[in-house]
Amino acid sequence: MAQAIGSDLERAALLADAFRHALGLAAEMVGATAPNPTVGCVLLDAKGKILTSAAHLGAGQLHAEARAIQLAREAGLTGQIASVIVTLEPCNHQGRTGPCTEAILTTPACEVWYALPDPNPVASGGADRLRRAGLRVLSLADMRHPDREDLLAWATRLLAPFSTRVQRGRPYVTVKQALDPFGSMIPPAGSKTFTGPEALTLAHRLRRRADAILTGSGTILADRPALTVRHVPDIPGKSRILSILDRRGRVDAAYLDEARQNGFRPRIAMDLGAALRDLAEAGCNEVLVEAGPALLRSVEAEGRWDEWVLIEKAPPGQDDRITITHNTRPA
Ligand code: AOF
Ligand code: ZN
Repeated sequence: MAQAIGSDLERAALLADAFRHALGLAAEMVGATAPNPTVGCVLLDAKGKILTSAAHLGAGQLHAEARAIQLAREAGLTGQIASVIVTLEPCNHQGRTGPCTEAILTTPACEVWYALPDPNPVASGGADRLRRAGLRVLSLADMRHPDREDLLAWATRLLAPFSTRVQRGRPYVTVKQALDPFGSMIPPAGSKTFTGPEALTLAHRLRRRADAILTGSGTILADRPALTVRHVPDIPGKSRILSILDRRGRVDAAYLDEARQNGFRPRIAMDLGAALRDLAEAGCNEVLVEAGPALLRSVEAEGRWDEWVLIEKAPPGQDDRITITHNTRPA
C-alpha cells in the first residue's frame, strides 16, 4: 500500500486544496446530475500531488471516484494513488453503476477523505466498507485546517438539492420573487418584467440549475411565460418538468404543446404538497418557483422553501438599481 498524506500543517494545506478542487469540479455540474448528486473527486499521490480529478457528469454515467480512477488508469498512474478526496462518501451499492468502494479497492489507495456522508440509505455504508478493508477513512469534519468550516458549508450547499429530496421527499425549493418599490409583483401594463438585465440573468441562472419549474395557472393565463433558459447558456440536453398548479383545468392545450416544444415535460398538480411529492418522485433535486402572490403565500405559509431570492427595484429617483437578497430558510 502507498503511504498516506499525514497530519502535519503542510499536508493539511494540501488536503484543503484537494477538497477545494473537488468541490469546484462538483460546482461546475450543478443542475446537470439529477436525480444524482453533484460530486467531485481528486486522487493524490503519497506526496499530496494531484494525479487526476473528475466530477460526476450525470445519472447513468460513472461516479466521480470511478471516473477519476479510470482517468488514472488511462494515464498509467494507478500505482501511485495514495489518497482519494471526494465530496461525498463513496457509494457502496450496485445502482446504475458499480460501487465506488470496490473501484477504490482495486487501487493501492490507503486513505479516503470524504466531505459528507451519503444521505441515500440505499448507497451509504461506503466509509465502513472501506474501513473494514483496512483503509484509513476520514471525513472533512476531521480535517484540522482553518478552512474546514467554509469547505463544509460549501459541500453542504452543493449536496442540499440531493439531500433535501432524499431526506425530505421533496426537491430543494428556490423561490424567485421580483417586487417593485411599492411591494407589488405586477409589472406595468404592456411589459412582463420591471427589472433590468442583471435580474434577468439571475433569473435565468436559477432556471438553469433547476430540474423543474413550478408555477400556477394564473401566471400561465396572465403571461403565457416561456420559462426557458435564454440569457445564459443552458445545460446541453437538459429537459425540465413544468409543474402547473391548475385545480380547475384552466390551462389550454396550446400552451402545454408550446411548453413541450420548448423542451418541457408539463404536469398538472392539484396542490403544492402533491406537486412537490410528484417532482421528488420524478427525480427532481431542485425546483424553481416562479409564480404569483397567491402561490408564493402558500409556499411561505407551509414553509416549503429553502432559498428565497428577492429582487427589489429601487424607488423612483434612486437610479435604476435593484437589490437582490438571498434568504435561506433555517434548517
Ligand atoms: C452519483 N455520483 O459521484 C456519487 C454518487 O444509480 P447510481 O449507480 O448512479 O448511484 C447513485 C447513488 O450513488 C446516489 O444516489 C448517491 O447516493 C451515490 N453516490 N452518486 O451520482 C457520484 N459518488
Ligand atoms: Zn459511487
